Amino acid sequence: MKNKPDTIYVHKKSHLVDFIFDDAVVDVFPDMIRRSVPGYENIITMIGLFAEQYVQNNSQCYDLGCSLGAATLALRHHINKDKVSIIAVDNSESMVERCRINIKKDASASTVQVVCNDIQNITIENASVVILNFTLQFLDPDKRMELLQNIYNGMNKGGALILSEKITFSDKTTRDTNIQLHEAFKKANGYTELEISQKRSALENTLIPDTIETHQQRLSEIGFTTINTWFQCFNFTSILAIK
Ligand code: GEK
Repeated sequence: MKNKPDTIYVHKKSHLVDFIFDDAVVDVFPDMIRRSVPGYENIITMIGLFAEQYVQNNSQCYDLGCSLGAATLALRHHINKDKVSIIAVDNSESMVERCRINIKKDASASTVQVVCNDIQNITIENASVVILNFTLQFLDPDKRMELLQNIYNGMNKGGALILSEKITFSDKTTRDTNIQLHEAFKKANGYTELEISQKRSALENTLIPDTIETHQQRLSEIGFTTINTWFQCFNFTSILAIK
């Protein structure tokens, strides 16, 4: 994927609008997510490892909120089972268009269907692996349980859900410390104070983080047997949940 630098918030904007996944974001997305999400590349690599462990013969994998297809490709490159297809879904037309190009350039065996739709409209069936890599956080919090329940219902026994999210903390000191460390991470990656604060305002109404306890509680209520928080760096986490 091309790595055009993210300069979206370099200049002061007279009118800040809520963050959307449009063509401008698509152009810089690989650079933006790598410089903004601590551990993103590591998580993508481990999705390949999870594919090797949990994908089942004659099953489907879902990448919900696939963006440009990084997780889809990690899955696809590591599927070691027969008759597996991947369904990659995103509701941003700009993302889907670019994702289709990225998938076309890749010659791996498993079929990939890239669907432009809201992940809440997708029927999950015969799923051995489901990826929600930094996507649930963009859904209305009241709708998150229903989506996770639909995913669980469509998963095979022994299948894996990988849920990665930006998180918040109920304790103010822990919350402030992790926000400060995340901002230091962004500064170390070349973002200015102005870029950080403009991005923060643009995401305020769009990305609503839950606590790790809320995520674990939801997954447990739904019936996932193993709920393994395998990654955390500052206010970013990834959970492996097994049905
Ligand atoms: C990656 N998983 O590179 N339905 C479908 N797509 C949605 C919805 C929805 N309701 N809400 C948001 N999206 C990717 C990174 S990015 C994370 C995921 C980020 C899509 C949205 O269009 C965007 O492409 C993606 O979810 C979130 O592994 O930018 O922080």
